Amino acid sequence: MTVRDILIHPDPRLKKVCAPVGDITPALQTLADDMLQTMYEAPGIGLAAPQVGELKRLLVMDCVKEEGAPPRPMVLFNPEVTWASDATNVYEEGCLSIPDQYADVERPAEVKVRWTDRDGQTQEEQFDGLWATCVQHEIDHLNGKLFIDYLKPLRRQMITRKMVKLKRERARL
Ligand code: K2U
Ligand code: ZN
Repeated sequence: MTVRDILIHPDPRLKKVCAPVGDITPALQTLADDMLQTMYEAPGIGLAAPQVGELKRLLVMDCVKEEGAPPRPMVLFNPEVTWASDATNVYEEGCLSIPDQYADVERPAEVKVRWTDRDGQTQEEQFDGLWATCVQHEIDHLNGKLFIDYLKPLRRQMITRKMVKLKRERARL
């Protein structure tokens, strides 16, 4: 497995609507495995394919937070939200493509998601808590949407300006 570079906002690839995947090929399984390794190494609890420059509808997540609990790595191809609760949750979100910036985002508290798993099987599951927040954050990535798109324009512009500066500094190293 390979740890891949994570794209930093602003980057046009992070604003694209990603293409659905077809058959789950060994290459796609390798991409998913690389994304899981990249996510754990970041560390993070979710990662979407466009964040590593692959404009495909694929996300990985593992939101297990309890110390010592077994990890639950999940691979979701072509994920779709089939139901969302009226009840909402506010969570202080971050993003591996927008490092060190956090803001409150309100989302449905529970969502039902249908997807194709790593073995090509169709799965459907209802998520709540941090899993619900994370899967919605990752599906937004597949539609070119970032958590800062939910913020007021001035706050979003401030964060974007900080990322432009960060990228300039990283380019000089
Ligand atoms: O997609 C990503 O950039 C990874 C995100 C996933 C995520 C964001 C907000 C809320 C839930 C999940 C994170 O950067 S992973 C880092 C993290 C870890 C614990 C809690 C929140 C965020
Ligand atoms: Zn993100």
